[in-house]
Amino acid sequence: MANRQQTVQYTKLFINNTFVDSVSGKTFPTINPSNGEVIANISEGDKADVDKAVISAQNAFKNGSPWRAMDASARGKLINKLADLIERDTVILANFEAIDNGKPFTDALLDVEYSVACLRYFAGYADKIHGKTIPADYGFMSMTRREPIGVVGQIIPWNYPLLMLAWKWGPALTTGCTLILKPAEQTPLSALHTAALSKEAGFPDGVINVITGYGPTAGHAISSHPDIRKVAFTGSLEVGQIIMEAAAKSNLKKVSLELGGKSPLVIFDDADLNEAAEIAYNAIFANHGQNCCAGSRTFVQEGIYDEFVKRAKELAANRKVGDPFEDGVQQGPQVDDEMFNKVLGYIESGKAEGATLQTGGKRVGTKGYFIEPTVFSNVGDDMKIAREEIFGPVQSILKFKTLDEVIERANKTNYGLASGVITKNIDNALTFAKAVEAGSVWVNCYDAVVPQCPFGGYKQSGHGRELGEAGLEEYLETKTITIKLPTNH
Ligand code: TXE
Repeated sequence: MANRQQTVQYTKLFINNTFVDSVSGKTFPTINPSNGEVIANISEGDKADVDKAVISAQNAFKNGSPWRAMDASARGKLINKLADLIERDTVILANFEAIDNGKPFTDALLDVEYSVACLRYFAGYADKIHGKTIPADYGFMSMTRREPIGVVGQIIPWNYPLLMLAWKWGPALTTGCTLILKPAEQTPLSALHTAALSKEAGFPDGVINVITGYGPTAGHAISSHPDIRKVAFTGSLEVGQIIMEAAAKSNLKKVSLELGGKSPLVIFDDADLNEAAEIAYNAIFANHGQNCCAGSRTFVQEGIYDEFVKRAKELAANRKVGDPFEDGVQQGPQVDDEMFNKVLGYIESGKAEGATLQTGGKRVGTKGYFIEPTVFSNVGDDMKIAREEIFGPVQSILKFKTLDEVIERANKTNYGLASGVITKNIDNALTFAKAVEAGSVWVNCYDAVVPQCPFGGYKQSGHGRELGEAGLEEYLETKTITIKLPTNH
């Protein structure tokens, strides 16, 4: 049952299959964004705690350890067991997501479902990660082995706390790595509960470690640690740069980054107007706009522009904002006061720069971080709201005339995470899909993110891919074994 009073059982760091206080003994509060109240005080990890976690992860990765000696198929079974336990605790986890992040409980249920699906997808890969045999020159016989990279660090954001954990744990565990995860300071609860489930599933000591705490301290200790061989990060562009620098300066650890976006969704005149408006509405307002691949630049062809704006305004104005646990609520609060103020600042800049505010633009209520679903029309390419990632419930609608023009404008950004096109004309759809500089292109749909397909960014939206077979690459090394055979055979 949905329960906004869900008891918080786990508040400490998870190291070597045990919940422990931080070395400093410090804690930090995790806040409920619906009312600004403290939900629980959580152990605040720092460098000393990361050091402990790395030692436990290194021991778990030693040759001959239970984890290294385990059959690959048994590793897959363990990941499936964890997925089963997450599914069993669906309601508890969805409650944590709704309380800690502020997303509607019904959306949180879907996040849990997608997290389970992601882990099951990767579990199936455990015994299917193969090398090759190679006809090497000079009579050698060569083969490659794909081996786990070792101890990995994973730093995740607050917008999809459990789902981002699943995206990171799935490939790391199936390839046989050991890991240290740092959840976002805003949303540590679901990760700590899942850590407890990993112990229940039977993962050996030290394979999974969770260090809660802040970015510049615990996060930095991970990205700059000399014994962590890879860091996977999802978050802001600015912190992505800091992480890459720390990785380079410490031990050149491998880095994968999934950063933000300013993704274009292009709607041609021939589209079904209602359907297109609905897709565009979900593309931007899903998860309160706190979505890395949000369709945050809605390009609409001139013939249907005015009608489209009218429909977009209606949809946004009817969106139900409120308590994440209340029936029918589609949008809860923004995650914290910082994001709340940042989004309101962007709305002010849209007004100041001359975009037309169609609906929304204000705070909802006086408590919590709720913002009205906001629609701007007549948005120009050079306005701040068209260039920068707002990460809030703000739709920017831009007008275009031709395919060539919209391709050029869509690509005029340093980001390149996602994109979409809505049209009945296959030539336009495929020409756009080929020309757009983005890691994902959705045709006549949006946000179709599934575990089977690679996801990641062009340009400054990131490095590497998550999900799909490509997601495994980030966690694997290739070893070449070359054998000298007797001659004359
Ligand atoms: O992200 P941060 P914030 C974007 C979005 C948003 C902006 C800021 O535009 O408005 O980022 O959000 C950890 N070393 N995205 O401030 O700071 C931090 O503790 C190591 C896009 O929340 O990047 C958290 O665990 N780690 C996005 C994680 O990085 C550090 C999702 C993300 O926090 C660190 C979220 C440091 N020096 C925000 N500083 C997406 N791509 O989906 C912070 N962290």
